[in-house]
Amino acid sequence: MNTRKTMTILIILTLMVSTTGLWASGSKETHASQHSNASSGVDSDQDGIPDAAEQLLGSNPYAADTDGDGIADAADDAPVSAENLFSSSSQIPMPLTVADIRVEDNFKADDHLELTLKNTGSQDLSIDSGYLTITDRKKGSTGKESYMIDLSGLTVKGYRKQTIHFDNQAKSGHFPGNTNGLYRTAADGLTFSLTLYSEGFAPLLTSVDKAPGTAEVAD
Ligand SMILES: [Ca+2]
Ligand SMILES: [Ca+2]
Ligand SMILES: [Ca+2]
Repeated sequence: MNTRKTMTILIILTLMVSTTGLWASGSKETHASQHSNASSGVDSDQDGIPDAAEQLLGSNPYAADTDGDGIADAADDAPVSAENLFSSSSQIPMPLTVADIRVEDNFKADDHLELTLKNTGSQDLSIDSGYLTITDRKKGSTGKESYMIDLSGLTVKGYRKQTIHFDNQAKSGHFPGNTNGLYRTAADGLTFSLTLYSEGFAPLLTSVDKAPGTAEVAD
């Protein structure tokens, strides 16, 4: 952990303890208990930053490296700003279409990004990785997050559809999603752009807009 990052986290932790009593036992726990892990000192992803501090830093409490750039949150001065290190020189179109991509309207589940892919070929297709950017359309480049996503293990069977979710659940087809990112914190309109990579094929780009409104919360 570098010095500046350590200082930032220490200041946040000090403020949390001194101004809100988030970790104090007693009467203040009644309100804090409504926020479960975010206010209990729990460190869900064991990255050295309590969930409550991750909320203030804007990093994912369920991923030790929120933006997937190889630098752990505790050492990353820009934890939601990954460069796209993936590339492909292939011109061969990926035999895949995006049958559906959506944000926001997930009933009985935390709102999250999800997409349904359809393999247009007969051969099973492995997706290796993805690069996701989320841009606040009002703020432009000053309101942007970017994530490299390891999608290894994701296979779309020949002629079949596969839905994938970015919601931190530990199940097949589920991948990390920053619960403290722009999706949950910004009320401006957002644009999600996702590039998928599969070895031997040209990248596949898809995007979806979220209308301005309230920031998303769990249903
Ligand atoms: Ca943590
Ligand atoms: Ca984290
Ligand atoms: Ca990182």
